[in-house]
Amino acid sequence: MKLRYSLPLFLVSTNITAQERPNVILINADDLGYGDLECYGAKNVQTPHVNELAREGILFRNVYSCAATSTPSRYSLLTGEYAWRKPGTDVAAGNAGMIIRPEQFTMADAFKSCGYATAAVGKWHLGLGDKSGMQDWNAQLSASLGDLGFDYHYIMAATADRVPCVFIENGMVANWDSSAPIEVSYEKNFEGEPTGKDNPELLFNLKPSVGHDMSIVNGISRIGYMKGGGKALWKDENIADSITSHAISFIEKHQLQPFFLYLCTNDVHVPRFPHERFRGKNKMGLRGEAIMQFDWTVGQVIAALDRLGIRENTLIVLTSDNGPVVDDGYQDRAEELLNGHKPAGDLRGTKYSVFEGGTKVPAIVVWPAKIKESSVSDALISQIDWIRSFASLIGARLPKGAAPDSQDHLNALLGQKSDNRDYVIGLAQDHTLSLRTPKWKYVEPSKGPSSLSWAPGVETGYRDEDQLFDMLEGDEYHNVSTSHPEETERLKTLLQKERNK
Ligand code: NG6
Ligand code: CA
Repeated sequence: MKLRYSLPLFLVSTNITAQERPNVILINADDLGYGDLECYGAKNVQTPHVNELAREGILFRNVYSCAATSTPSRYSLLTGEYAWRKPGTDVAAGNAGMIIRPEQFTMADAFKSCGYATAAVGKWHLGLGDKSGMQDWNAQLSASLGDLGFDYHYIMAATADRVPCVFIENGMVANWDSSAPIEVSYEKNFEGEPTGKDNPELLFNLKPSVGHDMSIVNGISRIGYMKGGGKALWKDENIADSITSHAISFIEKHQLQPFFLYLCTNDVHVPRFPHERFRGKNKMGLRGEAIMQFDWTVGQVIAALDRLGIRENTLIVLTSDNGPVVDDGYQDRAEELLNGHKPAGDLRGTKYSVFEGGTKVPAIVVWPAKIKESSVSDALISQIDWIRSFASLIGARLPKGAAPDSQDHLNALLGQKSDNRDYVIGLAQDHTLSLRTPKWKYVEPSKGPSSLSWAPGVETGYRDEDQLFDMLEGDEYHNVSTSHPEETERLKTLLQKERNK
């Protein structure tokens, strides 16, 4: 079987002049699965705004994030370096020091070098400040996104299930409350502060199913301990509104110049606690409503671009950081209420896994000025290549050593058939690597467990032997490594070479 392409009617010329440089919005959802959107086949939830983007642009069916969890996925996306090359890029605590170092070249730097206004809004999860655990949360942080090429940033330090539960604007806690100075620890609780473990009666919004039993904020217990915050503490039901409104004000402010907006939603990560206006609107409960809320954010952004008359020359890329997971540590009934919904579609595996469900993610690219016809692409694409592809789009020159693993595949991203990656590399939660070509997927041996006690329902895919799957058979159930020893050896060597680069 050959890969299929349905091409836009007008192939895109990628030689654009400085005047034609589009605004670029990269919408990165959290834990949104390959099967979670209506345009990817979801039946139990409506996603009209994302569908609209898919109708106007290209819907990709073979796009991979670089890792099956957030921190390494985002690290790779923003730097063009595989996270597994760099120690300390696993799922970060809320008090991790900044993982991408100021001297590294980032996607934001590429845009900035071409005169773009740049911003990051929403989930960050790549550390802040010079050193882990040493941040002073009541003053300007010693290192933040301004050192990584972002002019404006309004972010959550880590995840909604990790302290500190506050937004940080341009390196300082937003709405900081002088009467409630903030302290954070991932080692021990602060005297007299309640925890989910000791004070379950205070959990009036959500209770944990696994872990997540430390500090309580807004009636939900989290990972890590914090004290203070006062009026700076977020309300989970307002997180999407805060992220969306700050993204839109950035767009409004920079409507006349090219801008790059890295917009990371908290949806659909745990704790799922969407705004009241979505409550009771989906039969899958909180997880379905969080998907609706994600779609709402997308709709608000589209509406703002329309209102400002800048949609035509805005390139939107919509994707997710890793695959979906249903029970990720809170009692939100996501599993019981699936009603037949398959968050990863027909893929095997989920977030954390080495299987396709871990890293194959939805991806839609829209650019009305250049992409005239809607289409579907099966090009094999990795998010690792986006930094160089965007650089090529806007004519940015990357310094020596920057984005070492990234290749320019702009043509693939804009729907031209010529450009397929030879292979994509995926990183599972326990560091097991896989290498997938258009036909094969090789998974290296791993001593990791086949399931995870802290995330029930996850099939990791780890086995203490080589695994080879024939992806054209669409199948990750039959390990054919023994019947295809040469292929196994070839891909294994390829992966080894990549690792030793
Ligand atoms: C896990 C958390 C999970 C989630 C994940 C990171 C527990 C039991 N599980 O350790 O809830 O926060 O880390 O998700 O604590 S990610 O999408 O940001 O990578
Ligand atoms: Ca994630």
